[in-house]
Amino acid sequence: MNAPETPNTPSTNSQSIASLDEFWMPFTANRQYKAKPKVLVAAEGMYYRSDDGREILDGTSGLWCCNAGHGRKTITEAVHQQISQLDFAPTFQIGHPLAFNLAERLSSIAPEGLNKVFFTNSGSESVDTALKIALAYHQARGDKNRTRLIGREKGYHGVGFGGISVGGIANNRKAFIPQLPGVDHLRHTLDLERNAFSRGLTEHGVELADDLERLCQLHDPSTIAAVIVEPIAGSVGVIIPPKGYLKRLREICDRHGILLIFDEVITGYGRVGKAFASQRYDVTPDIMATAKGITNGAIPMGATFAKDFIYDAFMQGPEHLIEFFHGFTFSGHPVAAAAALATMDIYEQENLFERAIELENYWEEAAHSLKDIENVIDIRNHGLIAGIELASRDGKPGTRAYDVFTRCFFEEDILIRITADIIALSPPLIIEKGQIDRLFETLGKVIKETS
Ligand code: PXG
Repeated sequence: MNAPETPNTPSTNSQSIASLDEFWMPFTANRQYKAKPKVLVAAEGMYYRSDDGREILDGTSGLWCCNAGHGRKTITEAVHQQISQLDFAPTFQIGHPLAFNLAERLSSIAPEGLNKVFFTNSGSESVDTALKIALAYHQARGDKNRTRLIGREKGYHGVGFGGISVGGIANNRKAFIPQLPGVDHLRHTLDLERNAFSRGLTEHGVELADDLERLCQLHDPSTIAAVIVEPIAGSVGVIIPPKGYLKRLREICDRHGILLIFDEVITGYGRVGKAFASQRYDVTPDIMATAKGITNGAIPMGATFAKDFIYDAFMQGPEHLIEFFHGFTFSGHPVAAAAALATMDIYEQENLFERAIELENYWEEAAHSLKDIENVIDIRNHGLIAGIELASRDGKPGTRAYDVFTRCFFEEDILIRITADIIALSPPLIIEKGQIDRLFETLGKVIKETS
């Protein structure tokens, strides 16, 4: 069905929907959504506005991206200025200042030694770029047998074929066969029996890192190119790492010459109280995938960081030859780069990378105040992230959290994110204490009222 062509309904109309039929929505139950659409038309600060004019408190930073809150004027102005001056310029064999300046700026906040920046347009592309850098690094060094990639059960690394191969979510994999060969997975670290209602990093589970030794024994470590994990898994419903786990992974990688990749697509840019989770947990990967918060969600962009020694391994042979056969038309897009630079200014000027640590205790108390509510079987948190797991209804997994989500949206004016029966919260870092109270009080009330 097409919109009627009248001068009053321009194709850019942002306030109403002409037809729901044509947009095949991503990661959405399309028929369920289209039967009762939830529609956002504007946003500012901590709030969205719905199509029926309600102000909706954003408990999710959009989808883990708008870390500085919505509608930031300096980002808008930077985008406007840049699109007027240089709308697009390629970065294959030619360049423009913003891509270089942004790479330099990002390397200045990156974990120690991750000074080389490869631009992408999304988290999925950042992950596949990271995997390709890892594979090509070993080839460049003549270590031809290092071709295996290790992911982790329950991991989410986007939707590219590389990402779903190392990812560990069955629904994201089972219809898309074949995937990359030579991939194996570590066991996941979610353990409600030992760690339910833990605060911050979990007490139990450091030994799960030794699973990497098991895979080394199984495959021979000299065949393993890289291991990829999310420091905190988000998409699958918030899995906080056990104390010491990431450090131990790092040690095992070092012992066997395996590269360690952190997927910081959701943990990057301030979510856990430092620019990157790697800095919070004091474990430095060799390669790091990022996206989302890099432009505060305003323009699609991602960035994959690599340590100098990795880049250096590629810089051999005749200088007129391309060293890495990889890149996207829009790698380092000038408008995205302008948005990212303006975003970095905001993060720095408002000390937003520290804000999650400042608010962490308050956030934690508020989250754990839901502990005794019926059907709440776990609460886990770190930085400005919380996961609240609900008991699933018999034979109908996911429906209880979906009902909570829908009621929160239509009746309580709060946006939360759900995955199966887990509620994930990750508000903009500018959230105030009063808004934290409202978020959890409302959520508690809705969970109580949802049988
Ligand atoms: N890695 C991680 C760790 C992610 O969380 C991606 C890669 C892929 O990014 P792109 O930009 O290609 O989508 C992600 C994306 C959720 C949710 O509900 C999380 C993501 C995407 C959609 C929903 O938690 N993360």
